[in-house]
Amino acid sequence: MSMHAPALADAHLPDEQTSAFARDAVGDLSQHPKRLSPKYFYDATGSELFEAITRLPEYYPTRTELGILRDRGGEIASLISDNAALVEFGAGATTKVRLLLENCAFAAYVPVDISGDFIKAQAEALRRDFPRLAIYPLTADFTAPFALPSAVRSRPKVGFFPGSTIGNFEPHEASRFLRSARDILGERAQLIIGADLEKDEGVLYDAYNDAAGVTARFNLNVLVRINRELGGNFDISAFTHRAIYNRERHRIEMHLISKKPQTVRMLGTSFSFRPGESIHTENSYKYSMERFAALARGSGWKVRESWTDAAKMFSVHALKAE
Ligand code: AVJ
Repeated sequence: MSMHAPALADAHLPDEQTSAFARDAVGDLSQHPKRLSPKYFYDATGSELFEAITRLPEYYPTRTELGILRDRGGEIASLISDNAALVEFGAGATTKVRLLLENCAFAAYVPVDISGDFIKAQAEALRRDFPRLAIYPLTADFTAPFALPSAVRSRPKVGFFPGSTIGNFEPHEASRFLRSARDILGERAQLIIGADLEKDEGVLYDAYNDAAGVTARFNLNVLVRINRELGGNFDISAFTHRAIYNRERHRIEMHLISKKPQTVRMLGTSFSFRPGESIHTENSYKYSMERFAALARGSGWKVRESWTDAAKMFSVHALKAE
C-alpha cells in the first residue's frame, strides 16, 4: 500500500489508471516549465465540457469535419473494400463514425478507448442502429501498441482517427503514432484521419477563447480533477485560462496561469507558483496540406486522397499503408 492511499480512496478510476494519472501529474508539475498532459482533461465533466465546446459558434473543427465526412461519404466509401473492419482510435461520441458506417459496407467496428464503460454504452446504441455490424469494443490506450480482436484479423482494416486528435501530439509523437497504427492495422491497411489546418490567427484564437468561457472551464477542470482524484488542494479561482497561437511552431497552446504566488499540495508533494507562472496543458498543432502529407509519407503511409471544406478550415485524408 502506498503512503498516498488515503488521498486516493475517493478515486473513481481503476487503480492502474489513477496511479498513471498520479505519476504523470507529479512528474509533469515538477518540470520547468510545469505541464500536464491533455489526455487527463477527459473525466466525466471534462468529456461533457468538450461536447459543449464542439457546439460553440467559435469552435469550427467538429462541424467542419462532419460536413466533409457527410459531403464526401460516397467518395470515401468508393476507396474502401467491402467487409472491412473499421478501427477507431479513441472513440468518443458516435456522430462521426455513424457517417462512415452509413456510407460504407463495413462488417466489423472496433472502437478503441481508455474509457471502457463509455465505449460499451456507445456500442449498445450502435448495435440497435446497425444490427448486421459486428462490434468489438476494446479498452486500451490507443497511443501505445495493442492487439486487434482475433475475429477481425483476416479482414481488411481501415483505421479512423478523426477530430484532429493527432494535433495533440508533438510532430515526432505524431509520426510514431502513425507508424504504430500502421503496425496495428497491418499491410494494405487504410487510415481515414482528420487534421486541423493553419488559418487566420484570429479565427484560431477565438476557437480556443470562446465568449461563453467553456474552453476556460474545460482547461481549469483538470485542476478540479486533481483535487478530487489525487487529493490536491488547488484553489481553482487562483488560476486563469490562457490560449495563444504560436506561429513559429504552428500550434495553439493552452496554459493555466497562476494569478498570485502560491503553494499547492498534492500526494505529499508541494508545488510553488510564481505570479504569472504557467502550467502548459495542451498543444493543438495545425497543419498545412503539404506538411500533413509529408508527415504521413515519413511515417509509413501514402496519401490516396485529401478533402477540405470550401473555406479550407479542416482536412480529412485517406491514407494507404506503404
Ligand atoms: C480534441 C485535441 C482536437 O485541440 O481542438 C478543444 C481539444 N482543446 N478546445 C483541439 C480542445 C480546447 C481539441 N482536440
